[in-house]
Amino acid sequence: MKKWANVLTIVVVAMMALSAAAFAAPKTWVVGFSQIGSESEWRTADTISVQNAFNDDPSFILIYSDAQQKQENQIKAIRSFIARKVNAILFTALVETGYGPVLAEAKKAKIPVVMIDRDVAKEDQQYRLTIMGSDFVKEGEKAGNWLADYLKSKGMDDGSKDINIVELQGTTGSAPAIDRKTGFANIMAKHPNWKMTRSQTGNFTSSEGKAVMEAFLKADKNIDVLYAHNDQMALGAEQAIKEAGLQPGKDIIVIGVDGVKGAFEAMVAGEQNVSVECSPLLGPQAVQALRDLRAKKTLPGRIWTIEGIFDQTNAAAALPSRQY
Ligand code: GYE
Repeated sequence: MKKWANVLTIVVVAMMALSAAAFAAPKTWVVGFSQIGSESEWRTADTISVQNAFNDDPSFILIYSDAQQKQENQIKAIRSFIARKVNAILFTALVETGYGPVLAEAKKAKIPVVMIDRDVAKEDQQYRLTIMGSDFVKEGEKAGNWLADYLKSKGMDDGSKDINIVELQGTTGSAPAIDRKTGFANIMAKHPNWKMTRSQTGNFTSSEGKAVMEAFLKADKNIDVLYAHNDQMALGAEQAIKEAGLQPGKDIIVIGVDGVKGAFEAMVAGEQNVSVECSPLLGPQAVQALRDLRAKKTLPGRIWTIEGIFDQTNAAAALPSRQY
């Protein structure tokens, strides 16, 4: 009898130990996040989304570093994360090139680098584990396809006369500026009468978007369409168009990207025609990826964000439920 009692005790103790191991709190991970700055409503929403998601999970400690639009600040931040032996690095690359050596250092130190939003150039992708974010080429194509459909529906383009388009590019050398240009150009190639008359960077900010649009208008008012690589520049440009005595959304068709609240309000006011959605709410999926990594699961090589497109036909209905 006593023997059986002993066996039972051993079994119970073993079961308790096993379940304790299974439900043990995960090891706390320290994560360094190198963010590029706060140039737009999109970026602010992105930073808040990441910070909130990590705050909600006490098994992570997030070290946040704002590079204020300077690549050298990002390189310094990543080196300091490596020196502090963080468990993982979250990284948004301001521009695509120039990070190879520092990313190689992280790899050598066996610290996984998870890209969030903006990726690095092909040749440096060997040093990072994965990338989560949007398909920027597809966003450019959506913008172009929307324009083709819109012009057709309004009877404004039978292919015989030029459609003059100006472009406000994002930060030179950044993944979204390169890819959104490429995507739009892919659609332009199908419309030989669409002419890109001017294209310049507005650095993804409202103030530069406004200044560049002012210069465009001063040089030549014959503009049918503005394609801005983000809403922030579109919003600045809409101001410039108004100050030049023209009506944005009517005299000049305005296309933006991101789907931020400001663009929705402009669409409802009739001053912007369309915004291609690009979600900045990447925090929850970043935390999930790091949980999986800590649990030694293999991450997919690319984690896409799912997103749509909004114009004056559906902007008002969607506005109240927009989260950014
Ligand atoms: O479109 C823009 C921002 O990298 C996708 O950066 C992001 C872009 C976004 O500042 O508003």
